Amino acid sequence: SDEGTSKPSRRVAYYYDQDVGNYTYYLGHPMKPHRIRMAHNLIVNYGMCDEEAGESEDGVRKVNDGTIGLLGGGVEEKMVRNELRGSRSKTMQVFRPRRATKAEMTRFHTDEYIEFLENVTPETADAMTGGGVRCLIGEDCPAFEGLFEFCSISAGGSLGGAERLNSGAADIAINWAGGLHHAKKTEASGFCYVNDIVLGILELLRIHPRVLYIDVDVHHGDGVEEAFYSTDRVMTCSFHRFGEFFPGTGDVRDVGMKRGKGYAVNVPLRDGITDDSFQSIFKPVIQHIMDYFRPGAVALQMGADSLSGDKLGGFNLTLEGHAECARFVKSFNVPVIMLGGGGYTTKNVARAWTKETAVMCGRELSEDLPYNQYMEYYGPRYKLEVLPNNTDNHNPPEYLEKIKVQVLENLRNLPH
Ligand code: V1P
Ligand code: CA
Ligand code: ZN
Repeated sequence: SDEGTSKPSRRVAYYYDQDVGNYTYYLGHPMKPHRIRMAHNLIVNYGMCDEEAGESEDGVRKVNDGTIGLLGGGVEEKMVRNELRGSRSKTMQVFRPRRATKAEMTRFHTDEYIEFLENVTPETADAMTGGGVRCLIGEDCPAFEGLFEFCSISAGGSLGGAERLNSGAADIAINWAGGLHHAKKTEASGFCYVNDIVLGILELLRIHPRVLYIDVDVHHGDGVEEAFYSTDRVMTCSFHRFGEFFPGTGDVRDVGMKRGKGYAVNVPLRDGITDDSFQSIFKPVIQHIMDYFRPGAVALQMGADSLSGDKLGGFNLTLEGHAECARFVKSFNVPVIMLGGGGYTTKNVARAWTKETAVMCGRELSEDLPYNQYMEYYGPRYKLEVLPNNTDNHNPPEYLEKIKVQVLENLRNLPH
C-alpha cells in the first residue's frame, strides 16, 4: 500500500456507464452485467469517485447513478468531500465511456462478424446461425436484447482507457465492463462477443513498442493469446485452471509461434489453489517478465471467478490474494489498464473490484461495508471480505515448482 510513503499516487481514470447493469444474457445465465453496477455502487459509497471532475468522453457532464450515503450534501459531508479532494491521490476521475463504433471493433474483428452482432436479435438468432455463419454458440453466447450496445459499452471503456493512458492524462485506467478475453476475430465464445482487451492493446501499441497482458481470470485468456500469438510486441500471460475445464487451451508448452515464439506464457493450475500457492508462482513469473520483457504498458484482466466460492471457478483465492495481483502489478509504475472479466458469485465480484479499485487509488478501505443500494446482498456479515473455503488444494508445492521452472525456462530463451 502507498499509505505512509512518499510515493506519488497514480492518476486513476474510471470508466462506467450506468446502463451496463440493465443488460441480461437470459434468466439463469451465469454472466450478470448487474454485478458491475453493484461494484460501482460500493465504489461510490466508499467515496472513491472524484465528484467534480467526472465528465463523459464526449464532453457531456457525467451523471452519477443513484447513490445513497456518505457523500450526500450536508455540512459534515462537504468537509469529508473537501478533505478527499485535498488529496487527489485518494479519488479517481469518473468517465462515461463513449460507445465503440463498428469501425473501431473491426480493427480486430471481421466486418462480417460485427455486422452480424449488430443485426442479430433474439428472434432471428436461430435463422442467422443456421444460415452458415457460426457466430453465436448455444447457451454460452445468446443473442440478447441490446447485445450490440452492451459490446460497444464494454469496448468503448477499454478504448477510452487505453487512449487516456496514451495521452498521458492518466496512469491507470479501469473498465470493469471489459476483460472479455474469449472473443475471437470471427466468433463469440465463453460469454464474450467483442474482444475489448485486444482492441485496448492495439490502441496501446500505437505508442508502446511492447505491451504486456496479464490474465488472472480462472479461465485461459485464449482470445487475447490467439490475437497476438505470432508477434513479439505483445506478451500474453494467463494463469488459469487447466484440465477438463473451459476452454481447454493454455498448456504450459503453448508458447507462441514465429516471431511470437516465447511471447505467450501459460500457467496451468489445478483446482483449490490458495493465496500463498498462487502468489508463489504469480510474483516470480511477473517479476521475470517485467525485468526481461520491459513492457511500456500493461493490460490486466482481473476476472473475479478465481475467488473462493465462485459459481464456476474452483480456485480458493481470498479478496486479499486476488487484490495482491493488482498491488504487485501497480508496484512496477508502468501505465496499467485494469479490466473485469469473469466472476459469477456477484456479491464477491463487487467486493473484489471495489477493493482493487481502492488498491489502484492507493486507498485503504474499512472492512465494514458502507451503506449502499445492494446492502442486503452482503449479509449476514456485511464485510469487505471473501474467506477461503476448506477444499483441498490440488497444487502441491512440487507441482507449482515444476510449472514455474518450465515457465521461467521458456522465458530464458527470449532474446535479451
Ligand atoms: O463449458 C462450456 C461450453 C458449453 N459446452 C458446449 C462447453 N462453457 C462454459 C463457459 C465458461 C465461460 C467463462 C467466461 C470467462 O472466462 C470470461 C467472461 O469467465 C460454461 C460453464 C462452465 N461451468 O464452464 N458455460 C456455462 N457454464 C453455462 C451454464 C449455464 C448457462 C449457460 C452457460
Ligand atoms: Ca486466466
Ligand atoms: Zn472466467
